Amino acid sequence: TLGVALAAQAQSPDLSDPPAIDGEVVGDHGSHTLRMGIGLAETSPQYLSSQYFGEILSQRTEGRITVNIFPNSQLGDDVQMMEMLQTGTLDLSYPSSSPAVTYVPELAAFDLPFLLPTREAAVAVMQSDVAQSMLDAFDGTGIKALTFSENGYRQLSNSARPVASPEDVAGLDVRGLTVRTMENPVHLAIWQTLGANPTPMAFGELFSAMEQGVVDGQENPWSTILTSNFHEVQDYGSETRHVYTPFIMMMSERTWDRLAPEYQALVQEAARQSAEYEIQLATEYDDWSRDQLEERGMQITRLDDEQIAAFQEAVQPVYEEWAPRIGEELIGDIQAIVESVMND
Ligand code: TK8
Repeated sequence: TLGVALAAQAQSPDLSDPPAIDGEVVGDHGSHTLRMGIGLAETSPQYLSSQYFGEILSQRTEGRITVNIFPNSQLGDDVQMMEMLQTGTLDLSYPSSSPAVTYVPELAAFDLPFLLPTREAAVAVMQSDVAQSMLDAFDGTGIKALTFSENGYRQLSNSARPVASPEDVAGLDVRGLTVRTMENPVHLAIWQTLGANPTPMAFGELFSAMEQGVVDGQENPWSTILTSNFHEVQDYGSETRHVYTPFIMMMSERTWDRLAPEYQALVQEAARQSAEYEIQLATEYDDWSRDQLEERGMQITRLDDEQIAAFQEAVQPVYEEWAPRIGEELIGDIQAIVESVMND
């Protein structure tokens, strides 16, 4: 019926309202209009939480700080926008951690497959001292890393065939899937190991690459697949949850240095508050987006524990190759946090 049809086409789930903005108004330390470039669409948790970030800054400075958000990679992709932060031609951005490994190699810990089994564990890691030292390690790069937040569990989609096993990725009598990856060596290794043909590419070029058949598939959280309309060019989705990747909200160090200390403290606080809201929105979006994609005609393959274990086993060589390079101690620290959350 009409109601059902309308519900099926809803643009977003029932999302929590942003928390009320409290805290005192910060004294007058001049006016700043900040440009923020992000990769995702206006319907994404990334955009909605960036808006909230801007509202906090505006309200608590009585409009002296304004944030203008440019979505959909219109100012550039993650790599380009980080370079713009370095040169000061952009004030704020919100890339995935994965392409940021060129600045802080330890971030590659987040790219290890199946490291963070639950969202609770992932959030605990993102809020840990270990994670804070990764943010601190941006010092001297020209980028001020403000906070981690959730990009999320990545799921495989493609236009060629249903995928329930590593063999389906590699193809037995057919060729392996050509899968777009982020510009990150661990992701490249994951898909190589699974027998795919990984093709690193900027996110902004991905839709047309899939539309034109340059790549068969890609992997991203369900909410990104939905809000970027990838289902229009991808018939199959698989709930692989193979990696949980974060976003990092970043400011140009040049912009940061121009701000009075009181404004800097406010920016840091607003970033943390908006990240909490972003994680909440991303959580609300996740399963809902999968179900929406299904209603819109994507054939979703859900994987049981055994099937997930098969993927986990297949990518074991990625650990062996990368754990020593990323740092066994760091990975051990992360695993300890995960275990403490899981045993709670
Ligand atoms: C958006 C990207 C995107 C990421 C990717 O700027 O590239 O696949 O997951 O969300 O950061």
